[in-house]
This record gives sequence, C-alpha cells and structure tokens, in this order.
Amino acid sequence: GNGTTASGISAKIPAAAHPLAKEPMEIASNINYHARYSPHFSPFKFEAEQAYYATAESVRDRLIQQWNETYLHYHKVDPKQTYYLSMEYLQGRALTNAIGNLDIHDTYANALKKLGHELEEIVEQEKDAALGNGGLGRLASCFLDSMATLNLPAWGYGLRYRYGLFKQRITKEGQEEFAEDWLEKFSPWEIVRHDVVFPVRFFGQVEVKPDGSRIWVGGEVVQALAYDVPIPGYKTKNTNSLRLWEAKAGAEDFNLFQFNDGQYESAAQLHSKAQQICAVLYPGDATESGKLLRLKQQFFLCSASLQDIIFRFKERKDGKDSWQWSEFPSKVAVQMNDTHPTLAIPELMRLLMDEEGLGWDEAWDVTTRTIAYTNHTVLPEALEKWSQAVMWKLLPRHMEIVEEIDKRFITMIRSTRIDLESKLSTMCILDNNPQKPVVRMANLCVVSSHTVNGVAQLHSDILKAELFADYVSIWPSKFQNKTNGITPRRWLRFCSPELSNIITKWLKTDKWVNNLDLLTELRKFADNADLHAEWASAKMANKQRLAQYILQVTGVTIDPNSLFDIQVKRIHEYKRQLLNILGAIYRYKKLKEMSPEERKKTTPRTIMIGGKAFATYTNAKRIVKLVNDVGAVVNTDPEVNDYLKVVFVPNYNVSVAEILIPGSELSQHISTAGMEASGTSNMKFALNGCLIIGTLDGANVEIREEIGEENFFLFGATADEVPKLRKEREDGLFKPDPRFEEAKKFIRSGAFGSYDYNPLLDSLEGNTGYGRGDYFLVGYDFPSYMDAQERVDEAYKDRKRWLKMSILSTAGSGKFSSDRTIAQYAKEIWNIEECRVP
Ligand code: NBG
Repeated sequence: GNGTTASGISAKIPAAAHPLAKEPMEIASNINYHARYSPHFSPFKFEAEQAYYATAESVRDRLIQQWNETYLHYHKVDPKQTYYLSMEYLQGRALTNAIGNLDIHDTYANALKKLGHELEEIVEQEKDAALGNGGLGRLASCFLDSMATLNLPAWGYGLRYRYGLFKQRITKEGQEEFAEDWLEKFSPWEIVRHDVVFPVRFFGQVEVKPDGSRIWVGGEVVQALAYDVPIPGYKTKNTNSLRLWEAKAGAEDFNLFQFNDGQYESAAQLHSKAQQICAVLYPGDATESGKLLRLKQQFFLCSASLQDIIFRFKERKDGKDSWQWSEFPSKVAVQMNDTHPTLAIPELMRLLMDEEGLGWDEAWDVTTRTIAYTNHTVLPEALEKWSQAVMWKLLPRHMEIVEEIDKRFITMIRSTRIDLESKLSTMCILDNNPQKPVVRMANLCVVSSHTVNGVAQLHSDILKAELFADYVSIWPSKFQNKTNGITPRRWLRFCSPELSNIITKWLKTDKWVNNLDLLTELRKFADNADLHAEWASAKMANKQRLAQYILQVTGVTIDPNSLFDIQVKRIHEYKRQLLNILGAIYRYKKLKEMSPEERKKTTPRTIMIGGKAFATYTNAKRIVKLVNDVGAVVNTDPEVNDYLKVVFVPNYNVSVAEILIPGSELSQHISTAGMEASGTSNMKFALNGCLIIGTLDGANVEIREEIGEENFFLFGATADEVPKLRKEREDGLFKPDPRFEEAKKFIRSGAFGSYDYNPLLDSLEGNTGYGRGDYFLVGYDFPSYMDAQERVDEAYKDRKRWLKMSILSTAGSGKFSSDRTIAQYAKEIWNIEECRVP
C-alpha cells in the first residue's frame, strides 16, 4: 500500500540527492537516493536497518553543508576559539538529536512514512557511541551540544576508540563484560579527513644541536588521522565538530621484504602497534590503571590536537600582516577535561620551543595563558600519578620540560613564599620518593593553568579548602567554580516529547528549550488541577513505556501504578548502591512480617538499580550480584509482589537513560557527603519532574536550593561531619541502628541465596581505612535514610502534593542547563564570544 516494490525501495518516489530538502517528498527521495547509491548492504532490501543508514546519511548531507559554512565563517571572522580536550565522550545516539536540533523531526517522520517506515523504529537501529565511562564523558557531550547551540567557536577533541565502554550482561554469576562493537557496520556520523594527518612520536631520545637547542628524535612515529563528528546546535546554523583521532601506520612502515620472506607479523609490527593505541577505551571512572598504553593514548590525543590547533592558528594568520606567538592565547583556549590531557602542557611547551624556536619564558607565558584545567574528583585513587621511569622512557623530552617546570616552581616558592617551604614536598610536581618516583599530574595542571575549576559549588569549596589549599594562598584568583549542567534538548525535549509539549503549552512558548530559566514560570501553575491532570498523564505514559522496556530486557512485570524509584550510575562504594539495596531488603522483611491488611496500607514501590561495575572492582561486582539476587527472591514472592519489586536494569547507557529518566518519580543520589564531585543524572531526573532522595553532596546541594528544601528528601551526614564520624567509628564509638543490623543479618541468613556475601558485608564493619571499616558511612546514614524513605512513602500517598513537588522540580531546574554552564566557561575562563553563522 505504501508503494514499496520488491526491492523495498519505493519505485514511486524518485531517488535524488537534495541535501537541503524541506518537503517530506524531497526528503523521501533523498533517503531513497542513499539507499540506492551509497549502498552498504546488498540491494533489494529496505528494512529498518537499511532505512536507518539511508536516513542518517541524508541527515548527514545537511550537517556537512552546515559544518562547511560554519568552518568558513569562523575562518573569515577568526575569533578566539576553544578546544575542549577530553579522553571521553559519551555521545549516545545521534539521529533523534540531529533532526531535533535541525528542527526537521516531523518532516523526517513524514518522509519515512512514505517509505513504509516509522521514525520511532528506525532510530532504535542506531548503536550508542559510548566512548566514555560515566558522568565525565557524558558531561563532555552535553558541553558540545551547548557550545554549538550558543554559537560558540569551539571544538571537541578526542580519540576514536575501536571498542568503547563494554556491554554488560547479567548471568547467574553476576556481571559479565563483552566488547561492544559500535563500529561493527560503520558509523554514518563520522567524516574521515584524509588531509588532516599529523605525526606523533613515542620513545626515542633527546639530541642537543650545536646551538644548544634540544630536539626529540628516534623512537616510533605513528600518524594521527582525523575523523569529524558534526555537532549541530539547536535551531541554529552553527555546526561544530568533535574531532576524533585514529592512529595509523603508513605504507613505508610496512616491511615488504620481511613479508615476502614469510615474516608476516614482524612485517606489519608498526601497523599493529598503531592499531593498539585506539583499540579500547580505558576503564576510567574514578580508578586509574597505570598502563603504558593509557599514557600513549593520552599523549596521542594531546600531540595530535595541539599540532592541529597550531596549524589552524598559522593558517588563519597567513596572508595577514605580521603576527606574534604572544597573540596565540588571544586566539586559542585549551580546556583539559580532568588530568587525562595534562600532557598538553609539556607538549605545547615542546612545540613552541623546539619546533617554533621560542625561548622558555615566552613559551611558558603562551602556554599558561592558553591552558585551563577542570578537576572532577577528590578521590585519591583517581588522581593520576605516572611513574617517572615510564615517562622518561616514553616521552624523554617532555620529562625534561616537566622537571624544568617543577624546578622553576620550587625556586619561585623559595624566593617569594618561604613560609610554604614545609609544604613544598606535597606541592611540587615530581614526587621523588625513592620507592616509587612519580609525576603528580594534578599538581602539574594547577601550576601550569591560568584557571582551575571544580564542577559544583561544594566540590570547588572542598578543592580550595583541602586538595589545593596551599596553591590558593599563592594564586587566590586562579580557582573557580563551574557547576555542571546537562543539555535540555536530549534530556527533556527529545527524550520526553509528552512532558515537553505540556510545558510548551502552559508556557505558551517553546523558548525554554534553549532558555531553561523560563521553566520558573511553571511555578505559577503548581497547584493548577488541569496541569496536574496533564502532568500525571505524561508521567504515566512514560512509566508505561519504561515498564514495557523492563519487561522486554528482564522478563519482570512491573506495575506502572507503583512508585518508580531509580538509581542509575556507575557502581561504586562511595555512590552507595549498597545503602539502597539494604533499605530494599529491610522493606522486604517488614512487608513479610505484616498482615495482608497492613500491607495494603503501604506505598507500592518498584526499585530499579542499574550501572556498570569496573571489571576488576570486586565489591562493586558483589553489589550487582546482590541486587540481582534480591530481585530474584522478591519478584517471585507472591506475598509481597503487589507492594515491592526490585529490578536490576542491565547494560545502563545513554539510550537506556533516555527511557528510564522520563519514567522516574523518585531517584536516589545518596553518595557519602563530600565524595561525589557533582553528579549530573540528579539534574536530568529533577528536570523530568522526578523527586530526589539524597545527601548534601555535589550538585544535590544546589538542586535543593533551586527547587526548595520542601521538595527534596534530605538525609545523612554533611561533608564537614564525615571525618569526625569516621574517627568515631574507628574508636569503636559507633552504635549501629537495629534496622541496619537486621538487614545485614537477613542477608547472612541466606535469604537471598548461598552466594558468600560476607566479604561485602564485612566492609561495613570494623576499623576504618579506605574501602573498608564502613569508610563510606553506610551504617551511620542508614537510620536517617530509612526515615527519609518513610517520608517519601507518606508524600506519595498525597497525589496532589506529589504532583506539585514534581512540577516544582522541573520548574526549579533551569540553572542546570549546560547552556548556563558553558556560557560561564566562555565568559569567565575562555574569554570567547558568540560567532553566529549568518
Ligand atoms: C566525575 C564525578 C561526577 C561528576 C562528573 C562530571 C570523574 C573523574 N568524575 O560527580 O565523579 O558529575 O565527573 O563532572 O569521572
């Protein structure tokens, strides 16, 4: 009926390329064109997968058009530009986001209908681009969206990992990891730039030239090849770029002689070495693996990106009158996303001195006026320290430069701040401890950056008061706060069209999508019965969609009328999924003890927990196993089934988050105070009208301020109480709450199977020490957590009150737009301005 032929591709609709098509018919023929003439599959098929690739390619034509215009415009205007260096980007899917930002969603949906397909089904064909571990990588992706939306001349730089974050499967043993092949077929969103190639060297030695200058020679040289992922802004022409580097060896590196001699492996040795560099994303999230390959990856990103930046700087200066290197910082801002790209500092110094001939002072001035650093954690295991021996071997010239930076820093302190002499051993960059000499990357960043920022107010305060306190006394104005944000496009407008339409209707404008502060207007209607009805029906639709999904991936049926309670994030002891599941266990036990009449008075709940555990993080994996074991018992217990379900959501990623978050009513952000730098899913949940149960940690503090303390279920110790509480615990002064003891005992009794949970439970007992002796204060916070949960149950019974709180959560979320965050970075750190493509 829709005119498709046996070949699947519509014969009635012509195949023609219209990169700028506006009408559904033109778009349909554009999609048809790609299905026929960019064939990635055998012809005669036009099923969902083929339709996805053809659709994506037709959208890509438009993105390329805008990208080219953007590049030319920036070239002509030559504004100062920002280069965001990050080892991680958690982009997720691109299709819905692209057609949403280009404002062509409905036209594409119509066009696909003409071709016999539903857009909603087509978009499901896309694999997530998961080139990141967690919040840090997703933040980088939200930032790219905001930079384009705000028309800022800004680029992302990263690596094109062959295998991104692993795929998680749950078996009887718990979590298992599998390689996720996001490039299995190919990605239609990347454009290879065969003309953008830079050499990157490793190993080798430093030679001194007759004039005394130094030069790095020898070793291995691989080529960095650029792949551009276009990043469209929302309802603007500006389309920026995420440039991902791939490592390649050249034909000259292939030893034909050896190959002909039958030595196939050694003939292609350099090729396989090059391939290893971008083979996998390193498991990062708050743990670091001190691997040579990881250091190679970091240097590869920094070197390729800086060569590209310098190339572009010179290119734009070509043909103009004279220019100076001292102008570089007025054209270039480099932002380091955590310490992973720290090598940008010595690499920029090296390029300026050894390649461009600048002296130390001039190179140092340029470097320190260009580079800024964002810190994302205070966890000691995540503060990178590289072995000096490894660094000397891999990057001999850079180590000379780092030594010199350190030496000059120490001299400066000794000559100007003798009072800090006793602090020097922790402040300097090289830790020369003979047992294990290391380079402290965070110290190198602080010493060499013009600005250092934390990612939420509390976190930035802690940085200034503790981790970087001694530097604050030297450079008080170097330290800033930039509270994280999320893009309202992906995290509300596109993932919940239902709620978005209601907001647009009540605000009488859709301008909130890129001016999120407008949401405060919703406060006026917080008690309006009509809004309540609409709000509740949107939430119900999203809950039903979520229930469908849960059934499909876990086989568990959940009731959309129960309270949907979600905790999704990487599994880590400091994030305290263990507190959540212990609470669920206690709830289960109490339900079992109740009479059927008493049970009927409780608030039915569905607790969903999802997240990946780092493959070698044993306790995190035990937590995953425990959640699954509890679910297996609770979900098949007919006595409690109508009142409680516990579901582990497998393989949590960006696309799964886009289903979970809109359907949530309560979410848990319950880290030990002072340990979660910011958190960003808390912002996504609140924006979607989900209430938060949480501690005073990270951005929770600011969320609570914005949405009102009466709309936030607060519990737990505060960050400043934590050290004292740990000490008390250590001194045996802690008296556990009987509910806490009861929950642990219940697990030990074998209620959830025979798996040995003692090591996990033992981590909640005994003397404190990092990672044991209840360092994360689960026991201390348990009673106040349970009390807060009771307040949740009560509040949920009052529908009106709950809906009002839900509306006020959304209404108070304006501050947490990444547009606000990026506007602040642009003004207060980068000093860049809008450069709108006409
Ligand atoms: C993470 C923090 C989160 C924060 C994100 C983004 C690292 C090193 N840090 O709290 O744990 O939201 O960064 O800033 O991954």
